[in-house]
Amino acid sequence: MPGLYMLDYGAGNVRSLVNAVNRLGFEMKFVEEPSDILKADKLIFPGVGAFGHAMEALNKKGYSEPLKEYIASGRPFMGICVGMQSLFEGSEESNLAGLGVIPGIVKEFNKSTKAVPHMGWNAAQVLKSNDSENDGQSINYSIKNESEYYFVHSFAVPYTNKVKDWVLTTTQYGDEVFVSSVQRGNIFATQFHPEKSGFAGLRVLRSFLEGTGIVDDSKVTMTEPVPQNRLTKRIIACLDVRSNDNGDLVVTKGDQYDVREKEGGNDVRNLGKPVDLARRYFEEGADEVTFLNITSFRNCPLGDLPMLEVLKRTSETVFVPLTIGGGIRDVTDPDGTVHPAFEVAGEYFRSGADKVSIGSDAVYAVEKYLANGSKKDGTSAIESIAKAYGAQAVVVSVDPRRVYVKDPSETTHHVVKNSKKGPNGEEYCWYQCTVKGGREGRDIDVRQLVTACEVLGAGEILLNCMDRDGTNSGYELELINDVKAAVSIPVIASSGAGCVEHFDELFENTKADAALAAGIFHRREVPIQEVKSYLRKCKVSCRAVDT
Ligand code: 1PR
Repeated sequence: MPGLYMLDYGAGNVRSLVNAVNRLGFEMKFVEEPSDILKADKLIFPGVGAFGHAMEALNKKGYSEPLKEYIASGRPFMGICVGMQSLFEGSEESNLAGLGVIPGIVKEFNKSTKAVPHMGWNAAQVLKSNDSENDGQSINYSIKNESEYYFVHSFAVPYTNKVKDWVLTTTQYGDEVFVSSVQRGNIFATQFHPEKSGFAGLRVLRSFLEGTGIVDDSKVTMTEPVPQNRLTKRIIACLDVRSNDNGDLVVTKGDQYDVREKEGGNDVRNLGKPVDLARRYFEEGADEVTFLNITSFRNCPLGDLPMLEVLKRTSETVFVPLTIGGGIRDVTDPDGTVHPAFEVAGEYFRSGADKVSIGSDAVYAVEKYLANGSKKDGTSAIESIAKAYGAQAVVVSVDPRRVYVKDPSETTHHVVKNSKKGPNGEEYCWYQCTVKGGREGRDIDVRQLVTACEVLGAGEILLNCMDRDGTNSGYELELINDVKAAVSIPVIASSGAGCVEHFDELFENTKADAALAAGIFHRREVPIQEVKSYLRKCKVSCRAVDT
């Protein structure tokens, strides 16, 4: 049957793309066998995960040849992320050849000059434009210089003369300018994720679906990229979720991880329904939404994981990245069946999550890694999930608390000088990692944890601080600086935001890549838009709220 098809090979979150296409009023079929590719009259290839994994899957399933034939036939093709990279001759990420439709090799970003993966919202500068006498058709697929789009990748195609004719937009990340979208004839592909780029991304997708992108290539004019670093600082809304006494899932918020109702509390910790709140934050301009299932230490059969439904429903209306944390570990069903963490994560990705966040299990994995003489054995959840879904899909959530010492010599742990003195005037502390939502401290410090997690393959750190959580007293700047200095993956600062000034203080004094907050957003004390307007006034770059 002809129509719009999606080429899926069973990796990662394609639900969001399906939801975005449906939201725009289109129906999409899945390619189930090679011959479906040639039936399509429009085809989207949202490559997910690693380049080698994608090419291996295409080759194994017999999709590569029909895909090349489809592209050569002149019918509209759209690639997303690895779906764009696969059009090139190859990638430094793998020995497998790409489809070879576009000349050039996908290269790894230089990690010594910036955090890798490149994760977040960045601009796309349009280099190709319509000839002035053109009939007004949009060649740029509605990509706008003033908008930002969501990127998450460690490899990219550098902008060179070799690829020039294909380049629709370029983007600058740190010291590198790379190709962020290509267009030629029927071929359109983006390195960014339109389905995760809010309303700006939906416009790009619509333009492809409505077929307003194809024009005569001879009628376009090209410009050169202008150096411009526009990666924005992300503002993330975090929803701690638990079941209330009636068994309903509610968003809650504790103080220093204590989520018990206060005396005569009247359900004051019930802050709303997760799906509704997530949609509100998306519409108000949150750059990402994170759900943490804070009662995850209770075992739950895989089929009954309550957050799966929350994610499925949220991804129907929220088109920014979604992270899910809590309970990402091996799960045992009542009949004794064990599901490895990798399988649990897979369920979440298929339900609409873009990233999983691992808390307790990361601490246990690092303890094992250190006991093993700092050797990886490939068995941890971090390693197995990163291998299949890519490092960018694995966040490690750290729940540390201060342990004060009078003098650094009192402990073997990595010590930080803290502006908040201890109860006996101590000036130093080490940050102890905890498990089970802060209920149990372990003999491991944050620096040990984050450096080992980076080696194991984590793509990002969500850095909480139990002493600051729910206090509205500002972020723990010393801790954040210490972690930023220790790892090259992005770091999300969390815990303590109380007013707009705290966000500026964070970005002025640390190199944090993102700021997460919970209580102030839930209690409507500080709207997300206000945070962003204030930051913009302070010359901190952040994504414009788009509608
Ligand atoms: O250990 O892999 O099952 O994951 C459990 C997850 O649940 C971890 O990410 C852990 O941080 C989280 N969690 C567990 N218990 C609690 C609790 O509060 N009792 N919440 C909890 C953590 C902390 C932040 C919070 C910020 C910002 N919540 O994410 O949202 O501190 O708050 P603020 O802006 O109001 O200060 P596993």
